[in-house]
Amino acid sequence: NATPPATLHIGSKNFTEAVILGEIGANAGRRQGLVIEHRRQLGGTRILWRALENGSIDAYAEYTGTLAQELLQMPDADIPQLREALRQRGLGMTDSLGFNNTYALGMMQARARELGIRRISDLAAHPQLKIGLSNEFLSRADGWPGLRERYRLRQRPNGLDHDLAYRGLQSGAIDVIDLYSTDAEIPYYQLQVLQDDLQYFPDYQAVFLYRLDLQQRAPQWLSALQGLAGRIDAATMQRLNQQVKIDSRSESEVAAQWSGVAAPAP
Ligand code: PBE
Repeated sequence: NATPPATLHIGSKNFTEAVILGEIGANAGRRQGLVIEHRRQLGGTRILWRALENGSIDAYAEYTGTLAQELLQMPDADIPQLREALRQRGLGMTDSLGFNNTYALGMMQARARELGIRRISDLAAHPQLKIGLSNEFLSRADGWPGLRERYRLRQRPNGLDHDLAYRGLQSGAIDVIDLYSTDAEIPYYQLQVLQDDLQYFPDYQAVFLYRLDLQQRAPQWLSALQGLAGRIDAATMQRLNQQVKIDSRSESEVAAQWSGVAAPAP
């Protein structure tokens, strides 16, 4: 009468890449025979952080720049300092999975050419441009407030769901949106990525954050998560995003294929 294995939980933010990485993280544990439930699309960054701190999830995929600027508010910290700040909260992080997913601003190429815009600083001369930004970016420490100040921008952006932003861009309803640099839509729509010429954005290496008590509860999952470090480069992540966003496959199926496990029943 062995006790049934305890269910472990991984969470994800509400955008495609986050869900794919959540599934990949879950699969790493499932391959060890563990029971892992993926709590998908729980919300934005702060919701996931709180869920990790209070133990409703054991791990989720995060980005180093987001951790430093938005969550720990240690903008100048290096990786060992971030690790130490996490440790004091009972949390840990893996090494980089192998890619940077930075914010950027983007436009349709034709529109950018017509206005002669190549760099973010070029936007200051076009106050009439319509800017649509993902809701979280609008208020984040590393988002619009700081960007606006650094580049002296005067536009008044609207907030929108990131997955819908590309439609507004295509229809011409919006001129400029924030991009995530591994988005599949950037090559697909041949978008013009504006150069961050004043180096506003930090590095956003993808990592898994986890609760340190996993060392006792599921050490094999922890090693498996750490084993994902260096395994996903930016081109690979963009291809996985493409399989979901452009080819309309499910995140679970795409992640299962990458992980080399059987795809779940649809
Ligand atoms: N990012 C860009 C954001 C969303 C995409 C990775 C910096 C984040 O989730 O923190």
